[in-house]
Amino acid sequence: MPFRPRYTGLIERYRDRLPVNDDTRLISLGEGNTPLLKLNNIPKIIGKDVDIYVKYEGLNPTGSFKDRGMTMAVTKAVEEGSKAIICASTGNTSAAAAAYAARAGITAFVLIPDGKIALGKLAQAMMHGATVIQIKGNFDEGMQLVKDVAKEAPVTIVNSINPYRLQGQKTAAFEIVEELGRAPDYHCLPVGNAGNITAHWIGYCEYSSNSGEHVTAACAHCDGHCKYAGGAIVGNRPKMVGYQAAGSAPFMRGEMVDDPDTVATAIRIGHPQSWEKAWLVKEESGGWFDECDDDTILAAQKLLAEQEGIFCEPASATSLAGALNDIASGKIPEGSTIVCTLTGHGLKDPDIAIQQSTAPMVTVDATLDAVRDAIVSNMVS
Ligand code: AN7
Repeated sequence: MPFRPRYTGLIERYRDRLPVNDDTRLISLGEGNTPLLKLNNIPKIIGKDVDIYVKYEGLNPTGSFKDRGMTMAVTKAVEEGSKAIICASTGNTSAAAAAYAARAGITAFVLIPDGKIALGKLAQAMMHGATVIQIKGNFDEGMQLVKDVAKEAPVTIVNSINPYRLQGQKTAAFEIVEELGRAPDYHCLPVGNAGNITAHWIGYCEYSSNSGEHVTAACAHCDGHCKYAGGAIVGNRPKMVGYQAAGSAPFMRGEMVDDPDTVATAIRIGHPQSWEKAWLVKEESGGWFDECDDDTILAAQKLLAEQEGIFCEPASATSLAGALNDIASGKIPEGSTIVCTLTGHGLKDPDIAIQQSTAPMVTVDATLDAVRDAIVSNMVS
């Protein structure tokens, strides 16, 4: 049997491009290296000649892209001697923070909006032993409280305002470029705090520079924390396209939204923390922002699950929902290569999935006749 080195996570893999030293203790759960799946059926259904890939970030250890940032943030927190981390979260950040804190042997405090996070995410935070502080308010209020309390208490903030988070998350762009041999023409993401769209742009910029120094755009975004190694060159960078839920779309309104609402609770965010960076990303990449209503988001989630066998959470489906709109209108032209990030796993939010499912479910007697009848009457010819 040929020997293949054990995959030990994205910091080890991209060590030369991340802010770690040889003796840094890496806090990893084997995150990254997620599948880039090409959609086979949906392009045929919509009748368009486009290559759509989905980057299935739901297959990270805690089921979302947050693990990429959290491995970096917790590694650095531990290196700097921190004994506790804190975040505000719509759910996925709290799940990742709880898991990586457990791995590191430090304490996690998570502030979540009372009753507004998906069940799977709450289960994760609790199971990993985080102190869960439910606030009678939304994410944006929680974020402000986290900033305020961190001035007084010895806790390290691991929201994406922690620059190490974006450094870890930029590696998703590296993986995509390495698998496609180039950057896609369009990269579509759901946007909440806009950290992830910024992180991807940093990653693409680093890969498209051959100078061994940062291109201006990446430098502006990296806060001096990246270690660009140089050498690897790709010719192109994608247009970055950010989609928001219509009820939580500050980038469409051009101003902060005070009372955000959407079924996609992960992106129920009205005061994005990476507001200025994301506008820069849009300008520099030649991309745009748009919005999708909740029904369109859920329809895309279901389409992906039913037609491709890929289950993502509602917020994640916003990237595909938006891309399908823009492909239909021609704004994303035929012949394009498109990557949609599926930020979180569908199992995170079983309630919404079951509520909107129309799959046949019958309850019958435990007899051969009853089961045979159920099969015959539901057989699709
Ligand atoms: C599935 O967990 O902000 O634009 O507190 O969980 O980088 O904020 C989650 C965000 C998209 C938006 N998809 O990413 C949190 C949190 C999913 C998410 C986003 C989130 P950003």
